[in-house]
Amino acid sequence: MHVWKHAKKDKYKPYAIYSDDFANERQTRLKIIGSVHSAIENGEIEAFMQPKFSMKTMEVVGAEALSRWRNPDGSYKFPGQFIPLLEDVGYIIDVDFCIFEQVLCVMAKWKESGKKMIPVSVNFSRQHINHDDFVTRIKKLTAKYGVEPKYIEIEITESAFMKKPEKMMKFMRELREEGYKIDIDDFGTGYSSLNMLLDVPVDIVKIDKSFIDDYDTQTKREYINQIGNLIHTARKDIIFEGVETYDQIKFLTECGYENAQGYVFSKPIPMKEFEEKYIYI
Ligand code: G
Ligand code: MN
Repeated sequence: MHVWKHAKKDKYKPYAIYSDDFANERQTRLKIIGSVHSAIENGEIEAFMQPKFSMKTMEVVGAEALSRWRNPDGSYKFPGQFIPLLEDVGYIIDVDFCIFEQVLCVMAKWKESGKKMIPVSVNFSRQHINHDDFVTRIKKLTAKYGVEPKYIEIEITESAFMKKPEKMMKFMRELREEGYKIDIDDFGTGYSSLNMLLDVPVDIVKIDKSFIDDYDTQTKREYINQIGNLIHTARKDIIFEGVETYDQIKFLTECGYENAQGYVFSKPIPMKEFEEKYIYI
């Protein structure tokens, strides 16, 4: 983090003292930014997969691809350690497409070997609105691998629809016309108005983990129960994210919800493991 940002964090201490920590942090940032493109070239940016489950049938109904950066020692950097940085400098665009291409590649393989296709969602940063070729790039890559767009979900975080959303809306409309599905990610974290649901060209609403982290009070339980009616009225499907306990599954099922993803089912796992567990069974 930049020295100035540190200073701004504490309003009673509007100054910062330069220290080795700042220098180290700056060094780490620069290293990540400077090495991301070679990491992409060398296959160090890997798509992990987290399955999505039907809580009714307990079958896998889809998956989300999530990026991981493999270190030379075999350990991984998690998205929090590099995504925000790469969003700042715009390099996130290349990471998103790198993950997307890995997903298309395995989906083409599943198709070829006659496996049942499941939809896979890929996260795309709001930064893509700065690139007019976004939709064309997606279409071209999809065509290159011969995957049907209906099996691809484009995940966009809720907050990307808040400030000047026209460009994002235009892209999403174009993609939907081509048959792609659009997911609104982290729903309920951005303090957007509920009206937005009627306006956004979105197929699936991903309810953020924070919604079901605690549902002890009757009010909260009723709220979670009711939000589904509202979203369904807006003609959108629902999936709950970050489901970690059987109690949560029981509660959500009682509310009538069907789809969920989270640690109670599986963490995001390497692609090969995902295929062994859920595709080539
Ligand atoms: O912003 P988005 O919803 O795409 O981020 C998903 C993130 O949440 C991933 O980094 C993933 O590893 C993490 N995640 C997925 N399932 C769970 C869960 O059940 N609990 C927690 N704490 N994190 C989860
Ligand atoms: Mn996501």
